[in-house]
Amino acid sequence: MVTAVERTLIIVKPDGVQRGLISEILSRFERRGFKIAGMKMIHLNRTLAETHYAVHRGKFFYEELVDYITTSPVVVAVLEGPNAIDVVRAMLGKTRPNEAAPGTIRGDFALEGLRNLMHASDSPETSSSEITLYFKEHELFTYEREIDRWVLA
Ligand code: FUP
Repeated sequence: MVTAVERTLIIVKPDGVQRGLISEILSRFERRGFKIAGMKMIHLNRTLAETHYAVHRGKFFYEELVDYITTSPVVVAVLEGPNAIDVVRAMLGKTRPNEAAPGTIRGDFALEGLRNLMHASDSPETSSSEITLYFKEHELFTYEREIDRWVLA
């Protein structure tokens, strides 16, 4: 079956880094079959955080959100695979951790409010602008993996 191969941007947020969950989280995506096209650790400054969360500017949780995402380094990565945007969002679970189903990342490791461990792009438009925001072209890789013939049909 042929499905669209997409790229999506994920962030392991400060709580994921501080709680030692980077490898646990990334391994879920690898085991699912996603290819990592790029990955790095960065510490968001306020300007970058405000650009990332521009859509939420003015909302009651905006200041707290920007404060929180800039408190600690984060891991940003680009995942590639069929229907990556929707599949990765489903693996995160609902935004509010108390509503996230068991088996999802938030449903297994998060409990409350802003401490929801992850960000992932929610549409082709946001994935494209978010990938450009965090990665230069030479930081993203296109490569073959032997296992892909057993993951992609
Ligand atoms: P998500 O894409 O699931 O990370 O969720 P959003 O982009 O809608 O929200 C970004 C962050 O704002 C969430 F991680 C948590 C915070 N938020 C709240 O605190 N309250 C809300 O009602 C919505 C979002």
